[in-house]
Amino acid sequence: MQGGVDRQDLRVEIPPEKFHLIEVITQENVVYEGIKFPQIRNTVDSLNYAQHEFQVRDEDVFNVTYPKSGTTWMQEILTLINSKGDLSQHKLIPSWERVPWVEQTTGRGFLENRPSPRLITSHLQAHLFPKSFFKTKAKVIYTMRNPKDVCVSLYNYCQITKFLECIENFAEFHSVFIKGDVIYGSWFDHVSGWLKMKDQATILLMSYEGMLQDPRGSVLKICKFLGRDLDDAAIDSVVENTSFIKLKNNQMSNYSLLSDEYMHHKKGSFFRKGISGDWKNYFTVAQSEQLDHLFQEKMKDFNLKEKFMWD
Ligand code: PPS
Repeated sequence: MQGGVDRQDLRVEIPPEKFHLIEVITQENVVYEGIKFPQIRNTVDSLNYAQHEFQVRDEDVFNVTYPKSGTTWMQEILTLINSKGDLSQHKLIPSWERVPWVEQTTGRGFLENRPSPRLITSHLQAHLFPKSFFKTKAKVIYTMRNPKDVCVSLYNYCQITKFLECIENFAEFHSVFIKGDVIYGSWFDHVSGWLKMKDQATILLMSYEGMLQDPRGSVLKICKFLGRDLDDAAIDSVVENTSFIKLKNNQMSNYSLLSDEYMHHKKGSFFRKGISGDWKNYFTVAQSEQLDHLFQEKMKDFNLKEKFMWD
């Protein structure tokens, strides 16, 4: 990741006040270009900075996702590929500092002076992504997940945070999700926007389900895309230390560092189930069909269901 930068160096880059995500916890959203973003870590300024001012470098590697699609998992995979399986940063520095979100209020402080290669996360739709990216050789790994499981994971996440709009009734949440009236906008717009660029050599598509099915093969694929040649022991370390159970127990990736001000820790964990198909425990047949119809209409050009075995 930050090539030899230890925690001390990272601290020097970031003004102390930036460690506090926000002073007042609110469930309000900020609206930028018609899309809702959680106010806790996003402002019009931070989003505008990400889109128009942030200078992407050729060596940058982006972890891009719609929320709840495998973001944290990929943050850890990239960290460990970069360190060749060495665990020190993975155990010492929170994931949001190691692979920060460019669009968040902390993005500038974390990233601007960081040496290359930088590992960067983003939930931005393609049309809001840093403009400078498109003039560089920087790489994007875009990870997708079955939208039905994304819906369930996001629904549950909203119940345990104090900084996201919370709809307790699943039917109501499902309807809002289908309309795309959720944070980061419509899943369909997000995924289709990025898939339009899928044939570019600098973009790698991954799926959460593919990573579950073949974690080692997935890590090897990412290494190949990044031109990183790791030996077997290093690959083993990446795979083993990014398993659901290892991450659930790693304080630096499981969000237990966020105080009770931010999270209802007693209500549930960020690392909830980590499986595919949990939607079947939430969706009615009618809700499933409703999403299927929309999927058919909006994603017909991409052949995703067959490719990723989403049922
Ligand atoms: S966020 O808030 O957007 O950053 O969330 P994100 O990290 O994208 O997604 C969280 C979900 O990913 C699951 N997860 C994993 N599943 C399997 N294996 C591993 N290693 C793993 N790491 C994270 C996590 O449990 C959330 O899914 P659900 O379905 O809620 O359990």
